[in-house]
Amino acid sequence: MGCFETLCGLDFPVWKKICGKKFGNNLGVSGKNFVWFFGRENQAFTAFTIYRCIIVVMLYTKLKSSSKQLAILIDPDKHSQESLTQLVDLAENARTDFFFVGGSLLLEDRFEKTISYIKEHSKIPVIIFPGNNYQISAKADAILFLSLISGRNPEYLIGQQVIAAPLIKEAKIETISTGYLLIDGGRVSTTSYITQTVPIPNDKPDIAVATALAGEMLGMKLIYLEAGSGAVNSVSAEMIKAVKKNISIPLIVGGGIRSAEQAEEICKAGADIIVVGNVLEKKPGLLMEISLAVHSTNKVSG
Ligand code: 1GP
Repeated sequence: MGCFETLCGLDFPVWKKICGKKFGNNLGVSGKNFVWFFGRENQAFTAFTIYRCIIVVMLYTKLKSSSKQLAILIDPDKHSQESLTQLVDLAENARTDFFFVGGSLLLEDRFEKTISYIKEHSKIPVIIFPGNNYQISAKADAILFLSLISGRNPEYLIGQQVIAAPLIKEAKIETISTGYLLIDGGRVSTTSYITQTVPIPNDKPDIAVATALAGEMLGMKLIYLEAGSGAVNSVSAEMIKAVKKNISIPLIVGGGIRSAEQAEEICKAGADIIVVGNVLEKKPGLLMEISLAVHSTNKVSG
């Protein structure tokens, strides 16, 4: 769906929700699906503002879509300029739905530059997947406002969020409240170590279901099952099915997905968005295969 169709295809309440908080009450409407804007003090909005609004609308359309979606995780520290250039080019040709940018531990000063590069060379929405409150950039289209609800470390349940919230507001980044669940991926993950939290055992779907339900009841907009980057085992199909059956918000699954077959299995189990990072750092050529597997699951499951 192109930008124009996306714009025209949305009802006013959706527009109001998305644009209202950016443009205050200075939003006018005449008839369903026809929207125009009045700027504050009657000033016209810049093309950039309108462009950002279109991207945000596209983003929500994608997130609410019943189609399966593919996100590429870019850890800025793990990509040279050359490998980033290659992956962005490949992503454009391989029907990638989102770039997620971030990492549990970023030691090099490449976060902002990575987002700028992607925004300059691609139309794929860039969503920050933050490892901590330093990973904020006004250039991104949105940020997953994560709370590590599988853990009991207050710092990652609410502490980092309190520090980040005013900075995110200042940067006017679209926030997407996300319940983040760390699942045992067969080895100690960086996320588990850094956050000092114990992952949910992969064979305990009931704990994952209860946790995801609590996230949804707290008003979170997405649930993310994370086995950890480079996990030996990705999240089990059994756990994905159980969680998906019990929640009504979109489900993201990532960690340890290395092949098209795995991606397909995870999509069929019920993931709405799958995230692939590590394997594409080593074998970017796999992207096309994985993308085909994810998007062909759409057609099967309708
Ligand atoms: C995103 O951490 C994952 O959820 C990415 O994991 O790097 O193993 O693909 P991989």
